[in-house]
Amino acid sequence: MFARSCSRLVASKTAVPLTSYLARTARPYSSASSTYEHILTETPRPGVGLITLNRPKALNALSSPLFKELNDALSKYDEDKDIGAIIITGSEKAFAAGADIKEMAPLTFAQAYNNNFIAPWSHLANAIRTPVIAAVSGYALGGGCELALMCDILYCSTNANFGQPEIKLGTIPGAGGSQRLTRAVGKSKAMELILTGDMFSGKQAGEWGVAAKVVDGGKEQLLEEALKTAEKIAGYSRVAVVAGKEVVNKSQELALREGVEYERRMFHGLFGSQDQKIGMTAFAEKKKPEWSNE
Ligand code: DAK
Repeated sequence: MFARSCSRLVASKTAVPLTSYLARTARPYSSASSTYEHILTETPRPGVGLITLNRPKALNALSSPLFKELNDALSKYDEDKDIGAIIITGSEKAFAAGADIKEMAPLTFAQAYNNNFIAPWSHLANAIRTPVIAAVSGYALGGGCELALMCDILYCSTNANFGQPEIKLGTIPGAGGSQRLTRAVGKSKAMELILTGDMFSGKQAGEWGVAAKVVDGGKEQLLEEALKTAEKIAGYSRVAVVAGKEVVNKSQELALREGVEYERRMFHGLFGSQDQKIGMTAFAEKKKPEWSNE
């Protein structure tokens, strides 16, 4: 009940005023947390947790403290039975301009290795079962691009600028960019992008299959599209949604035959859920299903 309990609307130290969009759509579900310094959390629609990266002066560079907060918010939404979908967004100018270069620059091997630097980056992809939508406006570079690619669905605006510029810093992508971008755009294009560090636009992200939707307009229009989709997903049976996410993710790891078998087992398993009975009975009776989420 984390989202419900965060009912006080108090600005954090670096918090910018809520967008006109959020103000307009404020309803009983809307809330903000003052417990974080580098992110904002809201529940602007029923069942939807919205996380806004909020380090405007550093273009939302993903520092360790920011990532700690992001993981904490993700875990709390994931555990909250009232939340069925999560959105991660940034500002109009930047989703995130990458991992924090100033934090990384002086690190030695021993410091990085002994403290398992950047290990928390795996949390979103490995542990969060609730579907996560990235709503990308502006820069999504390096770790910012990788964070967006880790999300289950990626929406962006035409003004988005994606890229893996690590080569320009004398390094390579480290949070899955070489793997996820290659799966999305194919080997030749991914190789070109990673070895040149060139950016690509929101429009190209849509054409190449990186983004599921490209929204013509600013952050407000982008967020509206992401919220509509998140609310729709949050309105379905949780057990079916989580199973759907799991089987699609398996397609990225298993050979086709194993993946199809995995899907079939999950499909069989859902006959054991109450919601399969509720959904199919409601269809036959021409009623709207009232999901039990069990
Ligand atoms: N880190 C720290 N600060 C950043 C930053 C970043 N990534 N990006 C921007 N900033 C800061 C700038 O330093 C500047 O701060 P002040 O100078 O005002 O103090 C402020 O944000 C505004 O930036 P600019 O003045 O540069 O703004 P512009 O509009 O002129 O340019 C830009 C915007 C996005 C083109 C430019 O800021 C830029 O090129 N930024 C760096 C982009 C980049 O190279 N990103 C990749 C970083 S490497 C791993 C996980 C992840 C990673 C690695 C390993 N593991 C799990 C192992 C990820 C690595 C990376 O992301």
